[in-house]
Amino acid sequence: MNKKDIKKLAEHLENCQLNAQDTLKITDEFPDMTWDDAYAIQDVIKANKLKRGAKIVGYKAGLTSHAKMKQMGVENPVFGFLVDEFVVADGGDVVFDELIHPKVEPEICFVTKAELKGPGCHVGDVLAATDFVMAGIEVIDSRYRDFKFDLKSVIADNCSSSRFIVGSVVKPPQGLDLQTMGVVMRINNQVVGLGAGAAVVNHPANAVAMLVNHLAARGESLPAGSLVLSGGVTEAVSVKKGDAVSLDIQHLGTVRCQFK
Ligand code: OOG
Ligand code: MG
Repeated sequence: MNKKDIKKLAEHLENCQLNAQDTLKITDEFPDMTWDDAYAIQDVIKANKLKRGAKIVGYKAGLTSHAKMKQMGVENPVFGFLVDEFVVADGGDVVFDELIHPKVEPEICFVTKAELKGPGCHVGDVLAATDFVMAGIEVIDSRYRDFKFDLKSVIADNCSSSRFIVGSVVKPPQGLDLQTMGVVMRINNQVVGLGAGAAVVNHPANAVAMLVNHLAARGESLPAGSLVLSGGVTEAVSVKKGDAVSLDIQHLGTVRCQFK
């Protein structure tokens, strides 16, 4: 794809995000789009946000559990970026009308204290460089009509990123078993998702290592102090206006938000 088309698609997808409007998946119009094109579109969205003063808060891995891959009909993880405009405080309101068709998913989140560089980054590197882990609710909001997409389209759309809420309990990973750590997500007090950390590529730190190796392939590293969402443990669940969402993660407390 040429630079002009990449720029045009990046502007189109970001406008859909900012105006809460959906669109058809972009590979319908550009069936020959490559993986590099898809990440190039995501990069232009990031650059445009930075130009307007946004701050990078961290990164996310997505489609890292079988539940998510099966739900979306895809087979590989994807990676996106997080900026300050996506942050909602614990217990805070998510403005429903700013979104298209939001879904929530439970995530184990990492905050790093040292730079991580691939290639060859592994779970041990990630655990050694992790300052602490915390619970997080991710609100995803694909810009594609009815959440229907392929991997290249979703990568270009910054992996459906829209909002996230992290909890206030932080724990160093040493002494925690991130594989067996239990996860319970509720909407209006009804359990809607149950899982354990191992659902995320066998260990959620593996998802962070995959992100670091992905960044390395593009000549980048994960800076110290980055927040990383390691990917939904369960399927994502649709929410409506008025819904109250809570997530309990064993040892990591409770995190909440409501859709207003
Ligand atoms: C893509 C984003 C997936 C996750 O945690 O798996 C994601 C989507 O399903 O719309 O954030
Ligand atoms: Mg996610």
